[in-house]
Amino acid sequence: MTMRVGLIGAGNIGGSHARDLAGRVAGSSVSVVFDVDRDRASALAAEVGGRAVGAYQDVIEAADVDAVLIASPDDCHAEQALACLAVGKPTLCEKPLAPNEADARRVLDAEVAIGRRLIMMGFMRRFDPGYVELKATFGPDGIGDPLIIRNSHRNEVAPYGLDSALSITNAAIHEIDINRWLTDDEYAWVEVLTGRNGPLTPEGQHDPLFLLLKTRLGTVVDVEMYVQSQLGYEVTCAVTGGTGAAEMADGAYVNASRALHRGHSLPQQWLGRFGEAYRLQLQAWITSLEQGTVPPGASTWDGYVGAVVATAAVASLRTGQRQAIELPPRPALYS
Ligand code: ISE
Repeated sequence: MTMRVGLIGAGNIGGSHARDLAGRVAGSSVSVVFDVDRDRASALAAEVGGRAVGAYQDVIEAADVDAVLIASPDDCHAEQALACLAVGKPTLCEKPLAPNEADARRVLDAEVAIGRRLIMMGFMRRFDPGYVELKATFGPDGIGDPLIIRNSHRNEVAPYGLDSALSITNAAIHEIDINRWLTDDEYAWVEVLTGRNGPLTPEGQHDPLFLLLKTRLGTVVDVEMYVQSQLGYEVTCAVTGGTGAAEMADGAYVNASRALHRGHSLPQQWLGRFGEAYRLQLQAWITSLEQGTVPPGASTWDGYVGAVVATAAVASLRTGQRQAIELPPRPALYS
């Protein structure tokens, strides 16, 4: 049985997902594509063997779409996810669920009201072999409990223009999610520090940002988020555990020595680092749809918590004050 996926958004990540679903994931095809840029939708549809449509609702309602993949701009995700829930179609929604808590809450409430886990969030780092291996080092037979986790996330250039709030809601949201997942814990508070800016940072913006978070069990997490680093795409994560320490290796790169230099190149952006994580995530999603099991990745609850923490971090960026993280009780649907 082939899962026919309808795609909303044919940009960088939408195109990558479509090519994976059409060629590198077992059991899936791409049947329908929508993008606000009609030509871009038609070109991608022709490439992957689907058809282009003129509205995102046409994707969701199409009879030949079994499941929907939302890869549109961040502020469209909540509305489109609600439309998918309304027709009861399984959905993979790119991160973030919404750039603010209120919109994310509407999606959470709608899914809880339906009582079925239809949405999986595209927090692909949970499928990255590097993070998976890092998490496996935790525990009594490994490095013990995570005490301190230090992260850095650097883009070569700001992919959507430099806006410090976007650096949190669109980019650091990955660290907000992956450190919750690594620690199996919730955050108690978040604080955002700004300081000396990089040379490309426009007036009135802050880049890099430094996020400091503490979990309820007391793990200290920091994140250096630098979207105009110019150095390439680089993501690091180092953990001090109670009885050891572990550091995620820098992708599966080969160090080559030549011309008085030893090292490896960096990718320009995230597909070069996380391509395999994206493919593994899609395969896990498609397999769960075939088997009728609960989607294996991040849930709508995870997307909602990410939005709560990101909203608090943006408030800290604006006020300079540490922000407490208050969460409602986790609905039984996500236990
Ligand atoms: C982008 O939207 C992503 O999701 C990438 O993984 C992230 O590294 C980048 O900073 C974001 O802008």
